[in-house]
Amino acid sequence: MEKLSPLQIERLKYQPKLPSSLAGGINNLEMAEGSATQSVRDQEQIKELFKNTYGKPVVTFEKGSSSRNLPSKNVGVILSGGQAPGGHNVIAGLYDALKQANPENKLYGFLGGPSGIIDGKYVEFDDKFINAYRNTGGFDIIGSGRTKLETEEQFQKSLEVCKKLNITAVVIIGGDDSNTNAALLAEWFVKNNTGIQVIGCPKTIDGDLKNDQIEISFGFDTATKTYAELIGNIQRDANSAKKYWHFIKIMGRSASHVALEAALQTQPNITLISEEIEQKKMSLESIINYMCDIIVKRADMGKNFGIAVIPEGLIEFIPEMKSMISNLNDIMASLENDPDFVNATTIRDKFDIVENRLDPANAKVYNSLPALIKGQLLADRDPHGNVQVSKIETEKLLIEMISTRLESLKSQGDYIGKFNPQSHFFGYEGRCAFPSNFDADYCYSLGFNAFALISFGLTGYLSSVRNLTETADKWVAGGVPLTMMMNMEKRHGEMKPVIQKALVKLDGPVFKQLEENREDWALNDRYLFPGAIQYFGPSCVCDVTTCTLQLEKSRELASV
Ligand code: FBP
Repeated sequence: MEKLSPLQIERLKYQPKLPSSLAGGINNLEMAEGSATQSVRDQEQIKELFKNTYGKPVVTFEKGSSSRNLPSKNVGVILSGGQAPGGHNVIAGLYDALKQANPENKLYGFLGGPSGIIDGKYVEFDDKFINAYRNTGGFDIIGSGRTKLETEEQFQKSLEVCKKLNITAVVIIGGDDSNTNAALLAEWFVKNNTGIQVIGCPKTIDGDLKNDQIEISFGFDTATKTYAELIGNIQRDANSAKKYWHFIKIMGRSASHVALEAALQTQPNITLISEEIEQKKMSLESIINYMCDIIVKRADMGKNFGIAVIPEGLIEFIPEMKSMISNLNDIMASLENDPDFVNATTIRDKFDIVENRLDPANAKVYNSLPALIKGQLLADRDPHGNVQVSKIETEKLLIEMISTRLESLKSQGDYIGKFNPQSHFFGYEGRCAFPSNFDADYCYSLGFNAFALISFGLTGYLSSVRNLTETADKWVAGGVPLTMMMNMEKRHGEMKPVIQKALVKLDGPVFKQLEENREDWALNDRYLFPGAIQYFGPSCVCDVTTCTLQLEKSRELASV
């Protein structure tokens, strides 16, 4: 028998909680419909592209008064994009609801992400299979991938695979890009009268798939708690040895939600927020000045140590970099099949090709960067056309520039300290942790709810579970049309319909919390040490969710 750790054994026994509407049973639900919806922007274009799925109402489930008799149904599920804690529980919740509805129902898992449905690679789940993954982290139950589902050929192949398995509903568990795929597939299935439904589930540690109906994507809770634990540990180390400045880049892609949340949980000396840097049009030089100012002041107090938290996507928000990267993205799309570029023998040759094509102002910015960063900016875009910011070592760029600036300040007698920097990147460490109790419950509910949406014949919807700062029984289950969240954006050099990313709101309560305290945190060490996620013990430790969700919800409550 496979050997399991004590925590694995105990977590397998955990029974996730459901909202009371769903706990009453899948066959005992009623659905309430809201009014027609529209996309967040570019309504005419989105409506034209999603003629069959646009404008549907938001729906909510309530415990019903009579039992529904549900026909048997086969469902396929896909894990898409980056891992996020709780994905296994979404599948477990979906499986339990589907079997509760009708024991004849079958759940198939497509292997390796969206490519599984195209290539017909799948497994069929049974109790033994599912039970081994309950409340565990990771996506290893069926694997994940980043294939973009968008071509007629891919849709046709997906249809053939679904027909072969008699699948009439597909659940895509993914972030903004993956749920854009879900919306495209849903539309195509309706347009072609296939009778196959598509439902999405909001996954991503990045926390950027949220709106009025989706309070948070799953995985954010666990990942941010994991990073906060690590930052807290480093703060204690820094405060003990008092000799290092730690520059910690935190995963989260474009938006700074993850870095902001981890900072609120730990109160480091410096926290950069990309959205603020963009709004204030701060150049790279002014960011360096801001950071050096704090380093110098702390050195004057005899503190040659500190912690700086840096969001992963920072580089894309610095105005001169943003303009250069946007220009570079178009160039990279045009160079994809260019033999001179593809076969260039040295990285310097690639730099030259790119520099010659960039607009002069952008070429100047590109050229000013260290070779390490220039090379990293040329790495392949992901299948959705995004720069892979996880591969750009912004923390090292900042360290290099700060060191140079401090040397110059020292030579002028304006800096008396010692600068010993350490760089870290926390990302993958948090994506597959055992889901916190919150994520375990939320994910299970999202999966169970996805089948509720299927059972009412809906398609092109995202599974939505709200009211998340209350106890799980008071959570509100329902669905939100995917088209409601969409707008047009440039990808791979072309305008495409995509789900709009939610960035940090600078007038929102979460950023305000940082803004009001950061001067104090910069010089007076107010470090917090959240410690490891606790799964068993007092509810005030085990069941609290993030500062982000609590602050956002309390503002919402205050404005009622
Ligand atoms: P998703 O949008 O797919 O959820 O991405 C999550 C994420 O962890 C980002 O924070 C990060 O930039 C990216 O994935 C890293 O991608 P990869 O796993 O391909 O290295």
